[in-house]
Amino acid sequence: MATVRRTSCNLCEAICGVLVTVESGRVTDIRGDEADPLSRGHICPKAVALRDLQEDPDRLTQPVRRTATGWQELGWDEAYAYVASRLRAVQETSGRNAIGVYLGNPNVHSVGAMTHMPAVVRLLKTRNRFSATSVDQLPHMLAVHLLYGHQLMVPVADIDRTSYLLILGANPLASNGSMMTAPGFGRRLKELRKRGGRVVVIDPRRTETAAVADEHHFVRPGTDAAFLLALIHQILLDGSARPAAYVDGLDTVEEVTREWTPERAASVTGIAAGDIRRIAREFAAAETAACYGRLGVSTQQFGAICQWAVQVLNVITGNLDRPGGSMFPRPAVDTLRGIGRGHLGAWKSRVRSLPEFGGELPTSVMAEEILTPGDGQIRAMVTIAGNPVLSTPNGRRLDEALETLDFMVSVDPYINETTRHADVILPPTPPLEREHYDLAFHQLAVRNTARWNDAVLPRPSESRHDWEIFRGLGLALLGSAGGGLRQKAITALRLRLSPRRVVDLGLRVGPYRLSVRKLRRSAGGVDLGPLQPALPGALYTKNKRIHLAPALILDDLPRAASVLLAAAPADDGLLLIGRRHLRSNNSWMHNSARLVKGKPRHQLLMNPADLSARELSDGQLVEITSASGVISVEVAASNEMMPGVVSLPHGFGHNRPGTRLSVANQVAGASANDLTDSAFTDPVAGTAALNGVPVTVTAAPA
Ligand SMILES: Nc1nc2c(c(=O)[nH]1)N[C@H]1C(S)=C(S)[C@@H](COP(=O)(O)OP(=O)(O)OC[C@H]3O[C@@H](n4cnc5c(=O)[nH]c(N)nc54)[C@H](O)[C@@H]3O)O[C@H]1N2
Ligand SMILES: Nc1nc2c(c(=O)[nH]1)N[C@H]1C(S)=C(S)[C@@H](COP(=O)(O)OP(=O)(O)OC[C@H]3O[C@@H](n4cnc5c(=O)[nH]c(N)nc54)[C@H](O)[C@@H]3O)O[C@H]1N2
Ligand code: SF4
Ligand SMILES: [Mo]
Repeated sequence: MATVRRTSCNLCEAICGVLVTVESGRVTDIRGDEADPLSRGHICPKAVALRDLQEDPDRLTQPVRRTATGWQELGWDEAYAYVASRLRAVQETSGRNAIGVYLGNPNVHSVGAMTHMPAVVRLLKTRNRFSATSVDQLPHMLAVHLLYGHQLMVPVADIDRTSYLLILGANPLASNGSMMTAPGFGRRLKELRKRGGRVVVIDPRRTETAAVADEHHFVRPGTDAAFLLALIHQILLDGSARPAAYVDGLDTVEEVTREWTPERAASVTGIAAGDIRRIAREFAAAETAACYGRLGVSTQQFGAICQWAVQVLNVITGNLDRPGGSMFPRPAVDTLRGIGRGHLGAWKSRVRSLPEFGGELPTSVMAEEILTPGDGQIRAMVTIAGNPVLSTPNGRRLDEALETLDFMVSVDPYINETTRHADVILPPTPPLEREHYDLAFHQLAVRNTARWNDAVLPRPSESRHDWEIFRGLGLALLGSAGGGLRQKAITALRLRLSPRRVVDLGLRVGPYRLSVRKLRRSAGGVDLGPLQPALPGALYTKNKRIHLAPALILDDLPRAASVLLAAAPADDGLLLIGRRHLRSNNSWMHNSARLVKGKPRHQLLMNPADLSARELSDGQLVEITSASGVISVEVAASNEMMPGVVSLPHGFGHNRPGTRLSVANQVAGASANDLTDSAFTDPVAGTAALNGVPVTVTAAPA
């Protein structure tokens, strides 16, 4: 008999509600849930691949241990005890910072990781903590920490009510939106334009999103700071700024943007001065407007300045915290309360002295911290839901570094480019076997809603949920941990509470006084309405005011001026940027036959003029060379590309020995992060500059 069960897809930040049909214990259909007040029936092809994850023969269900003769299964309790004793042994001989931890992207998509993983990381007491944050949204977190007093107090564009949306370095039609949960982004953009609103896209590639916008401008990679500073300059010059009464520092902003005239920004960015001036005036004059900048303006050399400037633009035009502008979500579980406000530079990395942010060091220093001998050298790694060999800069070097460790453990369902180096892999259950409440993305959603999902399928008795793995590991580590008995007892108690209990408590003390029981009674979730103004009361700053001109950012502006005004690319030089595709998910899911079918999508895109200037042709195998590496990949001619810019998606290049990813190994391609450079960072907080990497492209030797 077929039953239809409600859940959500948590593969990306859109958190779409889905209906799963199950017949005799097997999934036979997956579709969008019209009753979900946030996603209103939207899904993308990846939701259907939830079934592939469920049935994937490559997926581990039991712990495995690497031996001289291959991977061997071991029992869960045995695995926890073994991992804990090996980690403690490394710390006993080499110090507590000898353990490195890398947390990958899927952690934020799993309630069990959100509720239980941090306690385990804390028990390790190491300063060598890393995560995907520093190859992703770190500049957003830094900007809002400086301006609003909390690293996660991130406003989102009120897309459903705005009349002008300015998008920089984001391609939500492929990514489904990020740091902005807006399922059905395409439909929302269509509705915006139908209301008479305007969408403007700034991107070195004419993306899927640019194609449905009113206006698109190519920008030279890495130069958006100049564009944004010029918009601010023009608005202040015109006297059209109207910031709220609780905003300070406008005079300083006026002063530091004075040199950034549209003409000067035009020479740097490639966007015409007339367009810059007009966009500034249209943005300021729009009834409501929101500026949204994402990965292309975060993971680049001036990410911090860009994300600060995006906020400043919204603030000075009076669009922060106003319907139709840039607003703060109010989720049913107040995630902000449970997480620190953020801090920068409390310690520095050992080798290169890059600052920590919020307790984590930039991922760009991970390989050197493993490879450089001395006190504090990393000798063991814990990776949780991450594939840094493919996803962090100069991944090839990290690949080699991981092989030199004394011990490595990975919490991950796959044996992939990273986890193949592990001594032990602990695989969690797949999404359809888990309960879920989204602690991360309701905090970033364009509408306040809440939803609890029961597991669709039962967990096989030999499998463990991620939170159970963290409980097991945590309790094993706790046995050998220092500290008072009371503290240990509290940690043990916390580890034993199920995610359901933790979420229920959070809902009960949350702003809407909900509970898991109440949510379970509402089909598709509870609608808590459109975003509401919340400032200045909701600010985390000490004086409940916004200081627009933090020294950290001001101090970096001279670097921007000197680098941007001096930059003259070499004759044959190109700048490399990234790309996402709807049917691909970072570095994984390339072993889902349903997703990888169709045309290959790993090629280097290049403008036809750049191809012919190098006597290259469409489809040819080329060699791409950067300061940190060389890879070979097919090139495809594309008029979408700005001349002088080439685009390559990250997360490919699976055909390395020792992985167990059946389809993925047939997907050709190479890793973009064998080209990106761990030395190329935004020095403000150490974010990796993954976009705007100088490369040359030549014919691959026959
Ligand atoms: N050049 C370049 N590099 C980039 C980017 C780019 O645009 N260009 N983008 C960056 C961005 S935004 C990000 S977020 C990072 C992502 O970087 P990572 O987080 O390091 O990589 P992912 O590809 O997301 O890898 C996810 C890993 O989690 C495992 N996994 C999947 N589901 C689960 C689960 O439920 N539990 C556990 N424990 N493991 C699971 C997968 O098998 C895989 O090993 O990559 C970054 N790297
Ligand atoms: N299908 C799919 N969806 C995903 C993912 C995925 O891998 N596949 N990954 C998820 C993750 S982890 C994240 S963080 C989000 C990311 O979400 P988005 O930020 O929307 O992701 P991208 O598609 O990488 O968009 C970045 C855009 O920046 C442009 N760009 C590059 N350099 C510059 C520059 O210097 N200036 C400007 N203005 N633009 C630039 C690129 O051309 C690209 O269009 O997507 C998430 N959603
Ligand atoms: S947009 Fe696609 S991948 Fe993202 S949550 Fe929705 S169905 Fe899943
Ligand atoms: Mo990301």
